[in-house]
Amino acid sequence: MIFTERLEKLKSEYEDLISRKNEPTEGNGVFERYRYPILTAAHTPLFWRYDLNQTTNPYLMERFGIHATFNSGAIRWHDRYVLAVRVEAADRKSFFAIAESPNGTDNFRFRDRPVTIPEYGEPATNVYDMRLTAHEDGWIYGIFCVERRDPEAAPGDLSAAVASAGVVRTRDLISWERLPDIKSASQQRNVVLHPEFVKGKYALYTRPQDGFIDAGSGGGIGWSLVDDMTDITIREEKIINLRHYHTIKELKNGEGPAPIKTPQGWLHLAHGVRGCASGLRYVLYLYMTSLEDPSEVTAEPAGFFMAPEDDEYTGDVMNVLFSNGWIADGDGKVFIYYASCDTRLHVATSTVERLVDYCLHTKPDGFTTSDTVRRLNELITGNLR
Ligand code: M1P
Repeated sequence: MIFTERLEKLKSEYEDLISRKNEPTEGNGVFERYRYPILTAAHTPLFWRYDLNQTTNPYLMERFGIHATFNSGAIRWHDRYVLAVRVEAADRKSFFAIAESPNGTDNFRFRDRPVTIPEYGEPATNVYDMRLTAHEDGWIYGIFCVERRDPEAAPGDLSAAVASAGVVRTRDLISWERLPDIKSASQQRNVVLHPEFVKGKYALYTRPQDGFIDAGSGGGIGWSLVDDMTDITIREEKIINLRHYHTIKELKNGEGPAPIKTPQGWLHLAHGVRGCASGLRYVLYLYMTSLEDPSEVTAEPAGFFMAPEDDEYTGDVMNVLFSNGWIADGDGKVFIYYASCDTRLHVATSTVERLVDYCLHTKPDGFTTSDTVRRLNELITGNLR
């Protein structure tokens, strides 16, 4: 009896949550956050978490803990908004699962099963943060981080890891072909494919790092051209977006999703990280590059575009906003899928026109406090005239 009643209650609460209507909140003119997170651990199907058989699970206990749903790749697929979500189980392993919505802001539902990614080489300890790119070659590529324990680690050091970038491709978001991992002299766990050929080659945004956590002498968003997605070796890497002292990206920065093409240039969403007394702080920023040469930065507003607010501050890894997925609709509306604190996934909306306006008309960082005051005074003078 307890089983049946509890199951009915769980089912009805689940349906209420999944079908809850989301609504935009008052924005700052640049974008609007939506009121509710679009995906949380509670959005994963009940049949992922519970053994629903009364004989084998008379207390209707959770048998498989799901801890978080975050950092998702995103793509518009026919009439659906499709996310390749990083789902983290209670055992700290993450995997990918596809969730779809008819409108991009609510009613996201997970497909029945997670994505089975074929292994490449030694089985990965963990995978995460897939960037989806619909490339002009006709394939949809997913590039993601593959993490394994550092084979060189001292016996007692159980945290040293080696990261590389794994690659899959698909034509239907159902079957995924695993391609060889990206080969690179440095640790690469933040690689994004540009959607068009550049000089006849595939173009990758990279992030060379000396170590797993620290950028070391490396870091910055890199740019690399490669001939073949089925055999990628990063040989030459040009840093196109540098880290900088006393900015939001002092410690490290990385490309978010693949950039959006606009009449004024490529629009990029990235994350910047700085260290402070409470640990690392991850925020999101925008920049633009030239249509003729997507590796040439043409605009970069000072500071962050989005930083944690209210409930977004707390979660598994505090003070983190991260995004690896956005969708630009044909009418110019942009859906920004961002996660807070490695815990839950949110959406904010804007338009290509507004985001470009923000990039082109927000002054860049002058790297000194007097320049910041000068910029503020310029605005005040204009307003008080
Ligand atoms: O915990 C914050 C983020 O840490 C990593 O990001 P980065 O590679 O920039 O250090 C990733 O684990 C990311 O998923 C996570 O959100």
